[in-house]
Amino acid sequence: MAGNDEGRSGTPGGPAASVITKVKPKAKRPNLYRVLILNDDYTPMEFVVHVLEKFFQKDVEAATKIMLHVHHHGIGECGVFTYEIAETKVTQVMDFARKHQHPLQCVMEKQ
Ligand code: TYC
Repeated sequence: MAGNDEGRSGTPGGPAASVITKVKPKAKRPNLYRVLILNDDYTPMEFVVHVLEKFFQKDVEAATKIMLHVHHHGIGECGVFTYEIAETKVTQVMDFARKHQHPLQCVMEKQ
């Protein structure tokens, strides 16, 4: 926690000089971002499940649960990541959806 150095300097019997060094335990936790997918009327359910398996390491059961949540509520969380990872996931999903000509939307938001 705190490193503490004390020293005596100058001539013998002279004034004492003290140096106090505080070492802060810097446990800086990173900002986290939720990656979300949005519902639409055209993207096939199986495609959304595939996206969740491919880019978010969900098994078919978890992926189906998320997909159905989005289908019914309009939006849902795929995962929580640091900024760069979240940005990469969004880009991967958007590129993949576009490549397959589906309007699936994926966004990130600061948690
Ligand atoms: N609503 C779509 C359908 O009925 C399925 C769907 C689910 C689309 C989730 C997008 O993020 C989504 N085919």
